[in-house]
Amino acid sequence: MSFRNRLIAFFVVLVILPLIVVAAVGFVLASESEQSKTEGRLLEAQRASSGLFGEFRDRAQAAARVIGQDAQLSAAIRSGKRARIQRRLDTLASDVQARRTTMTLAHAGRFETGRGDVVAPAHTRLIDAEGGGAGTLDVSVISAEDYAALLERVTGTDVAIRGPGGLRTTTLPGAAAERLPERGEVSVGGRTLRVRGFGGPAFGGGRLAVRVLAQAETDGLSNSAIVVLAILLAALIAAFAFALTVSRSLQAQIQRLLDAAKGLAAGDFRVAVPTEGKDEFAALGTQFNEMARQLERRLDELQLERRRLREAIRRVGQSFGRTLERGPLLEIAVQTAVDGVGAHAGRAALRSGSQGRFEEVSGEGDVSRFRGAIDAAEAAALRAGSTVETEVGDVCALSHPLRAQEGGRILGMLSVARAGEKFTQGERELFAYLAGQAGVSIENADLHDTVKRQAVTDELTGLFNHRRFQEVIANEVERTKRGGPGMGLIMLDIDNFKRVNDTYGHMQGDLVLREVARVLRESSREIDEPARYGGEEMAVALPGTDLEGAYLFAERVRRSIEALDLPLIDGDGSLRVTASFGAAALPPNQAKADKEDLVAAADAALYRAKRSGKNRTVRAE
Ligand code: GH3
Ligand code: MG
Ligand code: MG
Repeated sequence: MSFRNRLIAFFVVLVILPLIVVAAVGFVLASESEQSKTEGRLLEAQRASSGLFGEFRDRAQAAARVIGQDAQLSAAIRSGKRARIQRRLDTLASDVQARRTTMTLAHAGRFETGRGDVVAPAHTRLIDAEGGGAGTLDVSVISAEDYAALLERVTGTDVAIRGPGGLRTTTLPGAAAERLPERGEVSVGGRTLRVRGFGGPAFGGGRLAVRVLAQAETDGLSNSAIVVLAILLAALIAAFAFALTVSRSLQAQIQRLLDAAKGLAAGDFRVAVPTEGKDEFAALGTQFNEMARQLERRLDELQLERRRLREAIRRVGQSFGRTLERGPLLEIAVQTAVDGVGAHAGRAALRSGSQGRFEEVSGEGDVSRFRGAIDAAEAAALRAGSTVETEVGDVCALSHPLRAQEGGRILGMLSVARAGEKFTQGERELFAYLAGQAGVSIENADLHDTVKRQAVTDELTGLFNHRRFQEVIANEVERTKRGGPGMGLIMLDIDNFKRVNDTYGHMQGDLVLREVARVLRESSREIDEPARYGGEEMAVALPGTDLEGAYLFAERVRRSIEALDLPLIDGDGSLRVTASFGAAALPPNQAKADKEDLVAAADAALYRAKRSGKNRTVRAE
C-alpha cells in the first residue's frame, strides 16, 4: 500500500467512522421523530373519527326522537294498518335525512327504510299511549362509505370499518383481508401501516370497529433521513477531498526527498530539497541537505586521500627502488610519510649500532616545533615495537619503528606530526605501510653496501682486493693524464714468509698477514687505498704523492712492521717479521702515463729491495 493510500485510509478511518456513527444516531433520532409524528397524526385522526361518529350518532338520536314522537306515525301504528305505517315512516325518514331506519313493533312487525351499511346508529324504544313498550327504532344518518370518505378527506388517513358480519367499507384496497387491531402495526399489500381505532355500536346490534391507517415511517426514507444522508454524503466528500489534498501535498514533499535521494545515490551532491516552513519535513530536508554536504565533503576527503595515497605509493615505488643510499632513502621516506598522511612535519632517526642512540638523519617541515610530541611518540613506539600515536598539547605525532626484515632488528624510527587534528585510521595504516617499506629499503641499502664492500674487499686482511686495486690505479692514472696531481705507489712483500708458514703453521701466517695489513691501514690517509695485491704482497696507491713522499711513507710502514711483536698462536713467545718495499711515482700532468709501467716500476724496485738484503725500501728508477 503506497504512502498516499495509507494516508487516505487513515483519514477515512478517522473521519468516516465517526461520521457513520453520527449518521446512525441521526437516523435513529429522525426515525423516532417520524414515528411520533405518525402516531400524532393517527391519534388526531382517531379523535376526529370518533368525534364525527358521536356527532352522527347525536344527529341519529335527534332523528329517532322526531320519528318516535311523530303523532301521525302513532296514529298509523294505532290504526294497525301496515301500509299506512310504512308510508308515514318513509316520509319521516326522508324528512330527517335518515339513511336507514328499522322499526320493530310488538303487534305489527318490522318496518324499514333505506338499506346498506350505515354507521353511528341511534337505538330508541317506542312507547305507546298506555305507557307500555310498543317496539324499538334504529336510525342512522350516514352510510359507512360516506363516513369513511369523510374521514379520509378530513384526516388524510385511510379508513377501514368492520362490523359483526365482516368488513363494511375501506378506503384502502387490501385492508379487507387483515385483522386490524385497535392499535399497532399491520402489513397491507407489502406496505407497513400503523393503525388506531375505536369501537362503537353497530346498526341493528353488535359492535362496529372503526380503524384509521397511516403509512409507517419504516417504509422508504423520510425527509429527515434524506437530510441526514445528504449531510453525511457532503461530509464524506469533504473529508475525502481534504484527505486527498493533504496526502497529495505530503506525497509531493516525500517525492522531492525521494528524488533528491536518488540524485544523491547517482552521485549528484548538489541536489537540495526545499526546506521552507517549520514542520518535520523542513527539518528532514535540512538534515538531508546537511547529509548531502557531509557526503560530498567526505568524498572529497576520500579522493584527496586517494590521490595522496597514489602519489605516496608512486613515489615509494619509484624512489625506494631507484636509490640504494641511506640518506636519500630516509629523505624520501620522511617526505612521503608527511605528504601521504597530511602531516605538518616529520623526521627519520637512525642508529648506527644495534644499541646506539638515535640520531635525526632527515627532517621535513618545522620539526623543532613538534619535537616534544615526536620524541614522546618515538619512545612509545620503540617500546611497543609498532605504530604509536601520542598527543602533546594540540600536536598529534605518529611514530613507527623502521625494521629490518631479517631478524626484525630496529634500524631506526620514522615519525610525523600534525597540529590540531588526530590521524585517521587510514592515515595510520598508510604510515605503518610506508615505515615498513622504508625499513625494508634501508635494509636493502645496507645489504647493498655490504655486498659492494665485499666485492672490493679482501676477506682475510680487510684491505681492498686486487680488482679494486687495479681500478684505483687505473682511475688515478687517468686523472693524471687529464692534468691530475700525479700519484705514488708502494708495493711490499713480507720477507721469508714461507718460513713463517712452515715453522708456525698457516694460521700463524694468516695472523701475520692481518697484522701487517692493519699497520698498512693505520698508516694510510683517508684518500690512500691500501690493497692486498696477492699472497703476502700488498700495495698502496697514494694519490697526489710524489716518489719521495711514497718512499717516506714506505719507510714509515716498514719500521712499524719491524717493530711489531706478534704473539704466537700456539704456546708462549712472539714473532717478528720484516717486509721489503718498492716505491714508484707518476708525476702530475703525464699525458702518456701508463698503469702497467707504474706497477712494473714499483715491482722492479721491490725485487731490487729483496735482492739487496730485504727489510728495506728501494725507489724506482
Ligand atoms: P722472500 O723473502 O723472498 O719473499 O721469501 P718468501 O718466503 O716470502 O717467498 P715466497 O714468495 O716464495 O713465499 C710466499 C709464501 O707465502 C708462499 C705461500 O705459502 C705463502 N702465502 C701466500 N698467501 C698466503 C696466505 O694467504 N696465508 C698464508 N699463511 N700463507 C700464504
Ligand atoms: Mg712473495
Ligand atoms: Mg715473501
